[in-house]
Amino acid sequence: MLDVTAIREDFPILRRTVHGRPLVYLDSAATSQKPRAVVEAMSRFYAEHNANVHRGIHALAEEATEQYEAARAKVARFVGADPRGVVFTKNATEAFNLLAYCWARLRLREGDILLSTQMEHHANIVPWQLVQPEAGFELRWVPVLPDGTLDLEYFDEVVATGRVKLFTVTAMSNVVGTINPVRELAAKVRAANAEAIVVVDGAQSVPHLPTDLLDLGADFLCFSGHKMLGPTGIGVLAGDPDLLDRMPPFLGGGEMIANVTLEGTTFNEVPYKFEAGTPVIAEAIGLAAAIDYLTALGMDNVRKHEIDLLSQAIPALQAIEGVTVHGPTDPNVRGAAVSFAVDGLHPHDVGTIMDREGVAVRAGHHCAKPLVRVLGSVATTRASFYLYNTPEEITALVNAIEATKRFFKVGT
Ligand code: C6P
Repeated sequence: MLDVTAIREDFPILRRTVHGRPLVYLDSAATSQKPRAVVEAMSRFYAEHNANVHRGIHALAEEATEQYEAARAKVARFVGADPRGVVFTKNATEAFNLLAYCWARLRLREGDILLSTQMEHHANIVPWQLVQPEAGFELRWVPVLPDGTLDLEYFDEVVATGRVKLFTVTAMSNVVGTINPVRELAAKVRAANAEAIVVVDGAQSVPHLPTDLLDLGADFLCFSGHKMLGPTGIGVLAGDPDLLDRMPPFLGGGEMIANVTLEGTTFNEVPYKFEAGTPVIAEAIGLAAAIDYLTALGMDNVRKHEIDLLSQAIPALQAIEGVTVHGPTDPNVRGAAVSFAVDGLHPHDVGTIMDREGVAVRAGHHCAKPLVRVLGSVATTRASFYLYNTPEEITALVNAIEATKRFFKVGT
């Protein structure tokens, strides 16, 4: 069990008011709030240790390098990866782009299939589309069924062709919350084609579920620090160091080289080959502090807390006349991002009035337009919970929706 009262003390921003009301922050799927420990770790780095990494021989440079590499080791442990296979990027989006340019563009050819799903965030759609014309592979999308789960019959059919060379899927939807059976899907893809690689979008799952790369059966996992209590500006590509080793670099510059002459360049070993220029040093240290915080709470406890919140929130939302909850309704098979529709109201209007009630939710397509289209809409209102949210805040959510309906005189 989480001691949420004590946890909230660690997040100064949660004491804020907005529009004269206590802030009810239900937008953690967009970005989470940061505990004091993360802010202080970054501030301490700048105040006491700041230097560039892997370059200097002075004491501060050594301290900075040590902390940066310790952060990499911590991230690796958190997701069950080899530290040599942990590349720090700007965000999850950059991690996908790296794989698109350095793997899909070069390794997939005409006749190969890159299989993804309609449930993906644009970060796991657009990079593949960008390289597809050059590589000539076929892009296929597993449809999403009305209950917010993947059409596994379609998946099986495509996989049975033996032509799937790269399969990529989100472990948890940022719109409908669905937790996908990644391990089973990955095993099927590999059984049908031993050369296939599996790429998992962990942007929503890593912050909320215990994660183990091997257990997922993934070659690569992409996620962002800012959704898991860490700072913005840092993402992670975690995966098999041998596969990374077989890829050419993504960006060129300092740090990523072994030797440079004007005639040509040889490259550093992984993961440094993929970290051109001065890396995200303070951000990595902040992310490590976030991981310490999550680890101290226990990811199983984080998940249990969210299941409790969902067990209250989903029936409470469904009980509001005119409200439809999208995606699975069983808290055990879904994460804490809950999209809903209010009959007769545009999600932006809902979000705006809820904000005036102090309740921060996201309204829009959540950068997952194909999925929102499947839901028969152009936008949804989304409430997303995390370890600092309380049952009282679910009640505030429900009250804010009721207030919104009254404001627009809908269903009254
Ligand atoms: N989704 C949301 O409000 P970046 O922007 O690179 O940190 O993360 C991209 C990303 C990738 N995959 C999934 C499943 C995501 O949810 C996100 C980010 C935010 O839903 C911002 S659009």
